[in-house]
Amino acid sequence: MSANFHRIVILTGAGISAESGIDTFRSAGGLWEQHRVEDVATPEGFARNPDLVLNFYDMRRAALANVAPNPAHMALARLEREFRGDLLLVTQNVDDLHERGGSARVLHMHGELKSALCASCETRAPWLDAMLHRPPCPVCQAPSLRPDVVWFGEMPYQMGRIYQALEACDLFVSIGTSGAVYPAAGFVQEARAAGARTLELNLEPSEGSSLFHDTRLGPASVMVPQWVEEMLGG
Ligand code: BJW
Repeated sequence: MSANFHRIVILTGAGISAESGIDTFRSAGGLWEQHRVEDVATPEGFARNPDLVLNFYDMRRAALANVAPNPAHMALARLEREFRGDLLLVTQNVDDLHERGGSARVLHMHGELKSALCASCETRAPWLDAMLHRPPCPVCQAPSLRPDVVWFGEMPYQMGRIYQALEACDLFVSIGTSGAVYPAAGFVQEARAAGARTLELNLEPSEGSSLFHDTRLGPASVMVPQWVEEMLGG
């Protein structure tokens, strides 16, 4: 694939962080194995058992200290630095491995582990500590903080900006995502409707694999640096 593109949208999912040691959602032994999705990733689950959910996210936030970005994260940071056109990196991941890999502009459509959302005043604030003990909101002081992540039934962040970029892009690349969760699973169709070329990089074909012009199978730590090298004309 040559560098003959001007506006690229890249979507990443749990697969890009798998080789860093973060479980994917839908693999054996993944997060859903230990917790039912209804219990930890819905507003209803949070209302039913807030301690379980706060503790689940406290543990995942703390676990970030034990993982590091892999060559796939670093390759996308290199692309951001060296590509001469427009690039929008959209991630469904709530980890911070893109940033730690060197990407400066990352759109976290499903929120971030290192951010808190106040259920009382709706402030979003950087947050590194635990939430289980109900710390006060830094703005309104209410003990109403929750993880700043997007659960099922909630609206992902910055959809207007994402759809605008999809409508204008000439290349859409999906990396390490199963295509099981909307609206991200529908991005490939939006990009195709806009006339973009579409490429999937994944360990195995995703649910929507047939929607892509091209699919390349293999681990992200190999496939992403290889593709970035091609894009930059190496
Ligand atoms: C590798 C690899 C390696 C492994 N190298 N690859 C019926 C039909 C259609 C839609 C709906 C429906 N009923 C309900 C809905 C909507 C619902 C939905 O999609 N439900 C589905 C279950 C059907 N969606 C929502 O509710 C969303 N909101 C919404 O739709 O609002 C309305 C709206 C309307 C119009 C426009 C816009 C919005 C919200 C979804 C929120 C998802 N939240 C979660 C949790 C976030 C917080 C947290 O992390 O705890 O987000 S769920 C979970 O899934 C997480 C992920 O970001 C997301 C996607 O998972 P991902 O990244 O794809 O991971 P996996 O595990 O599924 O796949 C891993 C992939 O990696 C695999 O493909 C492997 O092959 C690959 N891989 N190792 C490369 N080494």
